[in-house]
Amino acid sequence: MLTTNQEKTMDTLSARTKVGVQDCVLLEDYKSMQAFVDNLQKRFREDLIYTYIGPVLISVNPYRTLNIYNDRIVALYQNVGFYEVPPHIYAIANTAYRSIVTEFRDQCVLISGESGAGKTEATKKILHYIAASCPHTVKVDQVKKRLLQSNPILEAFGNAKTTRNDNSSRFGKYMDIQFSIKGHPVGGHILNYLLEKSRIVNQTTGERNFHIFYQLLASGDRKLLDHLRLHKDPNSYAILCKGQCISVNTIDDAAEFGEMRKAMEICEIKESDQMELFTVVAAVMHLGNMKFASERGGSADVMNKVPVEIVSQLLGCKEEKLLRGLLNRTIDVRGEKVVTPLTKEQAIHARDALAKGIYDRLFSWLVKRINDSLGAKEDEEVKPVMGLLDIYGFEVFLHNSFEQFCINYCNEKLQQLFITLTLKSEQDEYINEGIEWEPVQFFNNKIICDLIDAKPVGIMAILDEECLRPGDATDFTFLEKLADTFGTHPHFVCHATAEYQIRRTLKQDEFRILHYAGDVTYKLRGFMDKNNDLLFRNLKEVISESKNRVSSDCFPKEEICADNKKRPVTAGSQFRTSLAELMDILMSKQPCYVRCIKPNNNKRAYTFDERLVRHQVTYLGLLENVRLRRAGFAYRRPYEVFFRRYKCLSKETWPVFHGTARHGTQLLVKYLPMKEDDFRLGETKIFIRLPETLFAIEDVLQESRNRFASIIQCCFRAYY
Ligand code: AD9
Ligand code: MG
Repeated sequence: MLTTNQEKTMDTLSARTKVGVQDCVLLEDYKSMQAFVDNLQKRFREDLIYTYIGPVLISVNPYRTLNIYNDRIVALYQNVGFYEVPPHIYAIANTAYRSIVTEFRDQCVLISGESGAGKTEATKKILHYIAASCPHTVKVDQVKKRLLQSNPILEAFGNAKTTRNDNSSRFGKYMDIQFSIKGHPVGGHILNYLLEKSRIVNQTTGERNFHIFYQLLASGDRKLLDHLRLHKDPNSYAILCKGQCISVNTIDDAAEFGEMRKAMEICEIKESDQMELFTVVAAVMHLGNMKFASERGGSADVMNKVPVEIVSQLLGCKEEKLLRGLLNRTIDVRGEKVVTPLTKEQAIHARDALAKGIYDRLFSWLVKRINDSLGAKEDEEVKPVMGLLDIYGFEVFLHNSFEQFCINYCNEKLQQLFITLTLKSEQDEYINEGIEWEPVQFFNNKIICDLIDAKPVGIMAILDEECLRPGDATDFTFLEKLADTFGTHPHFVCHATAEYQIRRTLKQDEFRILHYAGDVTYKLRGFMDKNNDLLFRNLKEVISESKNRVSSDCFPKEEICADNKKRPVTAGSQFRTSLAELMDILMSKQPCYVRCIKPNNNKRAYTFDERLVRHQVTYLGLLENVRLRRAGFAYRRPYEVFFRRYKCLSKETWPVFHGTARHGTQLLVKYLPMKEDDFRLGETKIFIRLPETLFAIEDVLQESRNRFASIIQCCFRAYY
């Protein structure tokens, strides 16, 4: 029930939503891209950044703070039906939350869109909504705080400034919020996916390493920095200035460091653990400063011993052993240890692999610690969960490598899930309601998913085969195999494939995948290496013996002993397995979708770049989504809602009617401007095929109200 104040706010919001249509399904010219984008633009100009396609929410990043995320607005969206209030991220959160409370059904909110489109912000708004709308008890408040505070910690370690987004998430995140039987949040769990660890050793111009490095140096905590043997100038550290970008005007590193430490306290990461954690972060910085020279025989030597000494002192490991590990490779040949010196390039590679390996594992360690603090307590009877997926969007750069390949593969899988679930839920609804329906045809990207992950002949499987093949396998032999296998595949192109017109646009060291969201050309270099993700065993061993608990936890002794026996799991395989698990998790839940759109590439407010938006609308498949909704019945409402609004249009149901809303609707439809084929009566809802029909009914309602108003006026005049 809305209070009077809420009704007033609703009136204002509703009046403003008269700009364009708030559900694109109601667009007259629903097949037209122009009409779709115009509608988003009209609404964007009026700060109406949210629009629906049926139950799917489109969110256009406003790039400025709007006054639409406060407790008053939260209150407005509580306990009301989805379509009774204007589109908002809170409506999505409320619908998911209500399903949890009333039906005990697991929910998931899938948030997609390209880098900078607003996915992470959307996740935070949902968390805020849940936190603000659940009751306050000491226990619940503690869980809510921890859920919210996990963000600054993970963002410090997993986000970075990129050219597209000053606070870009460089990892995928799936977070479950667990609810008690009363609908109170009682815990949570986070799964992290593929941190972009190559950023540790390299950043392109205009980009930074992960925020934590700059935060730590900007902390102003002299004692801490001395202890970690750090200067406060980031330019002193090779891995922090590869992108020639140290400070960012939208980021206050010192303040964020303070926030992050408070968050750590809330998430029960003790002061002593924090110190160990920062020590590892510092060690990674010092490690990056090691330089190597080529000795006379071609083997490598260290040019500057100081960083080696500092790293071993910080991590509490043997300096000699660390140095040996960086300059040599030790392998077991039939029980005997054979030591081979590394070349300068190989030593640099070993150093970088070590820095990336340590940081990557440190990040997973942190997620585990946060999970420990979020974990639902044993004595709670955990009921359903709400999952929030904030994962990297489709990426096309000038140079695309293994990372983009994985990220874009992930987006193919999510698109596949979207197709399966939207189609499935649409079909399910018609079946449950007993309505006949003609299915709609559209592009199914399964063929691209198979191209990438089919076994035994998908790109990933072939890459693994090459990586594990002893002998002369290189990036080029990998490409040859791809060309042999997929020479005629409609979504794969390289210089050796059949289609001359396309292949001549490619270089010898590239291949292209025609993704559902667009064509992406991948540079071959580094594919094998990144997939192998090799960190020499002797280096792992050194860190596993470290006195620093965080780093030794990250490299457990058991793993190193097992290394000898089993075939190493490649990075691609690991990612494929974890994605398959994620898809299973998502399939088991009732999904809601938030499709985020970036209005311009300059992070500017008030700027709507039509061409850019059109591109995103295309690859997010939004027009197809509208078409799908329209192919069936564009408008559907529970009988109660429909009948309440239109019952005054029939003398059989107005002014008094005592039957059910369903029965009332059956009587009412004879008086409405609809033909038999324009609508269907389902079990619980009325389905109307075209929006025009609904507009016609609305016109009749308006006329009737006008007539009623003039009669009242006449009566008044006559009376006075
Ligand atoms: V990435 O794939 O992690 O690089 P996201 O997560 O899609 O990306 P993010 O949520 O970080 O993008 O949004 C980018 C920036 O846009 C934020 O830092 C905000 O400055 C801005 N933004 C996004 N959504 C909103 C909003 N609803 N209101 C105001 C917003 N500003
Ligand atoms: Mg993000």
